[in-house]
Amino acid sequence: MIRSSLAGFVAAGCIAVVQAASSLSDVCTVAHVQDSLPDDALLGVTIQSSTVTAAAVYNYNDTGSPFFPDTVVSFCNVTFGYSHNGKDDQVLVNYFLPAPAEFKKRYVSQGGGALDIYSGTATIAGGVQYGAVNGGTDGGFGSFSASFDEVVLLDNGTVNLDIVNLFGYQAHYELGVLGRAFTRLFYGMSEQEKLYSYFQACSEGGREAFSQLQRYGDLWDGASVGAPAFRYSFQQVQHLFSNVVEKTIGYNPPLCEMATIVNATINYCDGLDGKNDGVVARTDLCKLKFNLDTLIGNSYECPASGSAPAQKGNITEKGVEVAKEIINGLHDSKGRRVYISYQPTADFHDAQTTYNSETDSWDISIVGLGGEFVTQLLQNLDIENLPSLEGVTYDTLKYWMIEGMQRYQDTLQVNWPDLTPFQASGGKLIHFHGESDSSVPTASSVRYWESVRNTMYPDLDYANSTAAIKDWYRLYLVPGAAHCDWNDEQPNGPWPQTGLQTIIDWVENNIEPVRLNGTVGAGDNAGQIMEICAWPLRPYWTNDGKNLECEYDQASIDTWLYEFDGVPVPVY
Ligand SMILES: *[C@@H]1O[C@H](CO)[C@@H](O)[C@H](O)[C@H]1NC(C)=O
Ligand SMILES: *[C@@H]1O[C@H](CO)[C@@H](O)[C@H](O)[C@H]1NC(C)=O
Ligand SMILES: *[C@@H]1O[C@H](CO)[C@@H](O)[C@H](O)[C@H]1NC(C)=O
Ligand SMILES: *[C@@H]1O[C@H](CO)[C@@H](O)[C@H](O)[C@H]1NC(C)=O
Ligand SMILES: *[C@@H]1O[C@H](CO)[C@@H](O)[C@H](O)[C@H]1NC(C)=O
Ligand SMILES: *[C@@H]1O[C@H](CO)[C@@H](O)[C@H](O)[C@H]1NC(C)=O
Ligand SMILES: *[C@@H]1O[C@H](CO)[C@@H](O)[C@H](O)[C@H]1NC(C)=O
Ligand SMILES: [Ca+2]
Repeated sequence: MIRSSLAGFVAAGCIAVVQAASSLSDVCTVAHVQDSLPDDALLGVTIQSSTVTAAAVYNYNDTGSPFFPDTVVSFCNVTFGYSHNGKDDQVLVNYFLPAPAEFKKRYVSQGGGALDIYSGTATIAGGVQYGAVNGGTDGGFGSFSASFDEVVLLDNGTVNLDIVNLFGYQAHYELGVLGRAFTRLFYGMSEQEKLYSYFQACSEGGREAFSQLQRYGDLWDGASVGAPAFRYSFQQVQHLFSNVVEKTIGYNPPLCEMATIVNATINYCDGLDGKNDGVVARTDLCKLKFNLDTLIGNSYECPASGSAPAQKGNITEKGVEVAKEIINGLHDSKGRRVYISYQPTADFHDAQTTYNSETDSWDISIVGLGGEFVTQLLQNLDIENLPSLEGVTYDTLKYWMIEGMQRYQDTLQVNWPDLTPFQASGGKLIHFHGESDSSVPTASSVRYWESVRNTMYPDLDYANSTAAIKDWYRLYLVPGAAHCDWNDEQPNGPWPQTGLQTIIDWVENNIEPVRLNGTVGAGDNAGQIMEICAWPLRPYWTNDGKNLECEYDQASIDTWLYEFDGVPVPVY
């Protein structure tokens, strides 16, 4: 097995002596980096020593990240390229390394977002402030600023499958293997010393994180992962669902109408969690108790904004029908469920229409992430979006989801439900998802957690399997939160800004995150810690909103679980 020989991989390099007393400027040289490059033979790559760059960056001030507390860090910024043997290609990797005195024997891979595999400066503080080497890759896309969609087609009709593999999982595998080996050599760690290995990411980066945990689980000690964009063909195509709802119902709602429906939903459902704070911590109770029909006829009014004119009117039956259909999720023409959708309170981002001043009406705005998946990866046309939705029905979306699954099951899909190698080697995983996410449905994460539980503990009943899985994998739904971020519409809610710290504490100090710490992003309580319950327990505040209970509520849990009777094979 290749992985067990990775220890030899390190030993083959020349171990330079680095004293903790060495300063950043002592070690942050091209010569020291070149001396610390790992032996590349086992990966089938050739590191291009001549491409090494190394430059010390001092007092980098990083503030406002949802993923890391504000910090000021100094680090060595290293990049180098490598090529795959037998191919005329190049992948660039980037490592931010703390000074030897700050290094805490940790390595962290960072993921990308949307169609990027690299997050650049957005992730610097993430690893470095915890004494970790922080790694990123350009995926072989040609530069750190290039996106997948710029390189995935060689020409019309020809998918670059090398790039699909790299984006799917391979670039991150190589980044981690090279990163761990390079880290050991850079700091002169002995083979006996433990180097902790982490993954930290959200959204597309979350998909990248799971691509590693599912394939190379035993290489990771821990991961802190938000709102993963996995089950890729379903996830990307469902971005088109809201548009097809509008088309099918024949109503393109003004922005203000949908925004008012969202705010009214938040207002109604806020208190169902026992705490009136403008944050809906129980979108499940909202689903069970709030009837959107009651909003029909309520007035809405918004000032002009951007290209949208001032809007004033009353919420229509059709507007509510669009909202209800979106929340209900994709069903085929026989009424069978194909996929899941967003929770009530999510802001209908995919449904946003654009104002057409010539016709004084609202047009459907085809969501690019969905349209481009279809044009590039299914139709293999180098165009950025579907030109129209002509002929596109709910059945078309189903067909695209299934075709995408068949074509990219082994690369982009990333919903393999067996994490046994990760679990068996002692890995720990925290997985979180905003309850009001309007880009990746929150129930997508619940479905995956449930798939792992069912797959890995087939002989245990619900209570026992839930007890067993929480030893190493916990899922948290974040009250009020948006996609990988706090939510302007529910500003008093938390986001797990210290997630990486939490996973480090769990892995290295066995501090169990029974509840996850979230940090309130805005409002009167900005900066305060708000605890987040672990699935399947649901939050409920007693004592006039003061005491958080994490309760077991079967009726609520049931609203998160779906049978995809419209898809002929299991979809984990
Ligand atoms: C870092 O930047 C923030 C926001 O610009 C600023 O308030 C803070 O004073 C800066 N900290 C340091 C140490 O420069
Ligand atoms: C790191 O180095 C690369 C290559 O020189 C450069 O493009 C990038 O801007 C640097 N990043 C930081 C944060 O200094
Ligand atoms: C909805 O609520 C948000 C925040 O509370 C506010 O900024 C926004 O203007 C409201 N939108 C509408 C349409 O009322
Ligand atoms: C909205 O409803 C109110 C009360 O039913 C009515 O008076 C008003 O004319 C309606 N406004 C619009 C723009 O349709
Ligand atoms: C690929 O095909 C599309 C649709 O036919 C066309 O719009 C586009 O210009 C073509 N691109 C190239 C690079 O030929
Ligand atoms: C679940 O755990 C209980 C209590 O430990 C035990 O009595 C029961 O047999 C277990 N059930 C299954 C299906 O494992
Ligand atoms: C949550 O934060 C508190 C300090 O505010 C800390 O004592 C506790 O250990 C943290 N819990 C977890 C699970 O990280
Ligand atoms: Ca509330």
